[in-house]
Amino acid sequence: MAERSDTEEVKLLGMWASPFSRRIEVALTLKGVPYEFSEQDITNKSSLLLQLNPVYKMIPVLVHNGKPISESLVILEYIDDTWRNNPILPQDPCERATARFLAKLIDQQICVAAMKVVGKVGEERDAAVEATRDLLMFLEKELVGKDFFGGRSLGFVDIVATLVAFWLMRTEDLLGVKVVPVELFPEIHRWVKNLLGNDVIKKCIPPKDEHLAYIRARMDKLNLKSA
Ligand SMILES: N[C@@H](CCC(=O)N[C@@H](CS)C(=O)NCC(=O)O)C(=O)O
Repeated sequence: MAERSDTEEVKLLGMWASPFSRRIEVALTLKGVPYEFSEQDITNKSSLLLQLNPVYKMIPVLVHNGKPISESLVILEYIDDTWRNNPILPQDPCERATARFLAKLIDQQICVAAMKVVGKVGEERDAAVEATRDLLMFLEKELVGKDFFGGRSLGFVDIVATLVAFWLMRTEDLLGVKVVPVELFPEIHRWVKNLLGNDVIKKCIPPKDEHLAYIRARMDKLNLKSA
């Protein structure tokens, strides 16, 4: 359980199917921080969201005792700094820097390449699959000899990389393209199994069937080809 007083107000503006919002749920659950969840409609943004995140106008936003914090990676660090139990970032400065580096790689490179896999068709999609795989290979190498990116337990990079495990790898079924085939990425597949055996993750990831239906509906709306 978190060390700070339970009388403090912790509210998360999020969206059930968002990988960024789910990251925050994982971190709060891991720390044992009770919070109120406010489901947001990102197609019709509430005045509260616009007021709390006027720069990006995006979820997730964490509101702690009235103070808003935006951007999932920033929020994760805030949570780790505020509730010190069950640390998610490593203590060693070099390991901390590496964890931040990998988190940026996931959000700024892998996520962008994976979005192209979803958004393109034909040869452009094939090229995007190759680009995504090249980047994922860095994560594959990081996992050798480890249960989680964080070592023996779930950490910052694991939480960030749930985007790969539960969004990219679920979307594969809809695309009919294996972006992360087990033959090329045995370590990532072993890691996904470890994640699925973790109680916090089990509690915090969206239910598969509803999630796939949501992703399929979004792809159909954007006229993207689902299998
Ligand atoms: N860099 C942001 C990304 C968050 C994000 O993409 N949120 C999406 C939902 S999954 C959103 O709010 N989209 C609304 C919009 O783009 O207008 C983070 O890490 O928090």
